[in-house]
Amino acid sequence: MSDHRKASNRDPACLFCKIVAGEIPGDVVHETETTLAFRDIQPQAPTHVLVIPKAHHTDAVAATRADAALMADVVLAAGEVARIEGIADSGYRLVANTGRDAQQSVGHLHLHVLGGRSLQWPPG
Ligand code: D5M
Repeated sequence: MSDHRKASNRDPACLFCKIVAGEIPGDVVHETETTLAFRDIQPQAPTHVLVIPKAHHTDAVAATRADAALMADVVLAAGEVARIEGIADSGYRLVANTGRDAQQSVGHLHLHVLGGRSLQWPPG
């Protein structure tokens, strides 16, 4: 496994790296060797789960540049979360807020998995 995929590739100041390390709690719903999925503490829908790579990458493009297979792991884990949560058939939204104008508040790539209700478009 490349260094980019290992959880040891971490930022000690990063909130989500601390969840991966078990230093702060997370309500984990799914885990693979390279990814972790846990419930968002400010849920915006009946299902609102964050899927992250265990390794620290700031956003989806940075993660894909470093290791495209890792980004694929994250997307596939999001699909598995949707299946576990029972929203794979009804539909769900994957969101990767990136940067200031998108209101990204945690600089560790996370896919929001949102579903369990009819979602509006466009987002705010
Ligand atoms: O999304 C960052 C998301 O992270 C936001 O919806 C709140 C959530 N969050 C913040 N702290 C925690 C902890 N400790 N557990 C679970 N979820 C958390 P963004 O796209 O960066 O705005």
